[in-house]
Amino acid sequence: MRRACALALVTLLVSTASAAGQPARGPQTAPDYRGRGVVLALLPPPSDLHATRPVIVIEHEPIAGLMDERMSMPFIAASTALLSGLRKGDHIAFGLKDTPDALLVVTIERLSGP
Ligand SMILES: [Cu+2]
Repeated sequence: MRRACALALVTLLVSTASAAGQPARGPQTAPDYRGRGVVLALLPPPSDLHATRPVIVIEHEPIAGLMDERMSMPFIAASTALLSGLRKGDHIAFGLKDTPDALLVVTIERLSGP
């Protein structure tokens, strides 16, 4: 489903203006989707991809119910703290939450280094 991926990217690019607060905990952090992949880039804000929110670029395996193909793409992380301790090349398992303004990474588990 390339469309889902493109939509996530568009959301990422247009949501720059509406990023005042980020809920860190609560029911909103329960993932809707789970995926696995390799970290390609960690971009704390501000970055070229987002002025105010942390972005993680992941080469991800197919995500059940969301994207049928393996691909590389950026995701907004729910908090910068989620990125701490991670490095480019790390293998991760992650959870995604479909929120009104973005497809958010809400959990990251490091599986192994490069
Ligand atoms: Cu994707």
